[in-house]
Amino acid sequence: MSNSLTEYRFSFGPWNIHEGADPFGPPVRESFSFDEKVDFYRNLGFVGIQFHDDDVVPDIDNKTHSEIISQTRSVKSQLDNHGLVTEVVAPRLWESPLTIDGAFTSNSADERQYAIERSKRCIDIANELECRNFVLWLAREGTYIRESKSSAEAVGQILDAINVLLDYNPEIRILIEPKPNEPMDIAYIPTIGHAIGLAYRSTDPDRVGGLIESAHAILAGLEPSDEMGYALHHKKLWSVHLNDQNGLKFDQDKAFGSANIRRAFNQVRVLEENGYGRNGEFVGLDVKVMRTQPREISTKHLLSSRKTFLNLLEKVRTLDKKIEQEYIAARDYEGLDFYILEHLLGTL
Ligand code: GLO
Ligand code: MG
Repeated sequence: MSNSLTEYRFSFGPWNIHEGADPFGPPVRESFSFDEKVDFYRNLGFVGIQFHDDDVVPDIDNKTHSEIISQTRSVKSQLDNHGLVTEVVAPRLWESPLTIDGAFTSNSADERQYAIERSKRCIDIANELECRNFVLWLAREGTYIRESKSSAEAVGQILDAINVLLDYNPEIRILIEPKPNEPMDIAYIPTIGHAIGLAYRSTDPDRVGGLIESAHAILAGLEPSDEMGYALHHKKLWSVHLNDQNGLKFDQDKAFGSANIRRAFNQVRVLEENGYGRNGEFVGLDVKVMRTQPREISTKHLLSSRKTFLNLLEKVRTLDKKIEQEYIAARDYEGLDFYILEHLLGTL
């Protein structure tokens, strides 16, 4: 690794600028069009864009293959004009009436086949966008009640689907985004450990890795920086969705660092210390703005999350390693704990 400092590149998805609907209330802000959203990126300090397949091709299930390709090409030239790069593309496998019972693990063979075909179309879109990163958030791969499916069989179905997709396009890399619950009661691939286990069992382990979202790790009762460290050790951390989460409740997608600044610091630290970003990985966000936010200022959560990352990066880079090592050598972790707090608060 060279000594030069990593210059991080940031990304978010168009769904991160949204209308404020929640399960108990309707939208509270007018939508921004796709074109308006694309216009925001550079001004907010972002060069990477994350996509769902139908962010690129709305109504994808009713489009022919050539319509899908031509629509994707027009989005590609729009991105080129704005100097934007596609970081990831993900098939939205959780909204169709054909994925009510799950996608790759539905109890219906026809529905499982739909999920595979839809994923292949998504890979075609990624290909046109010159993007190798295909994200699988396995939203409905689980069940509300254990008795309705076989978990052992479900894992095999997910693995079979991964193998089919690896075979479909030899360039694509599959990034599994684990999440322990929501919308399902309990998911079959809840953590990065589960995802990496599947990667090694696939037909091309070098092309299967992970994307870790902070909130998802927290919802699993785990420490996000340790989850990242686990994937980094395996050289399988290919993207992140940084955000924050206030305890074990619904998936909040709060601005990065807004619930627990120390936990955010440790995520930046593990990324920085393990060379994340040096092979082109983006610092991805997956953050929701508060429902209370007026429309004209409903991108502040993106600005603040990026800035918090950079502020914490400065804290990581200016931590006195010598002092840190002295505390560790003396096994004075109380001293180290307080040193970190004072450093973060700027009270040293
Ligand atoms: C939901 C997920 C979701 C994914 C996105 C990309 O909890 O975090 O936002 O990240 O759909 O697949
Ligand atoms: Mg996410």
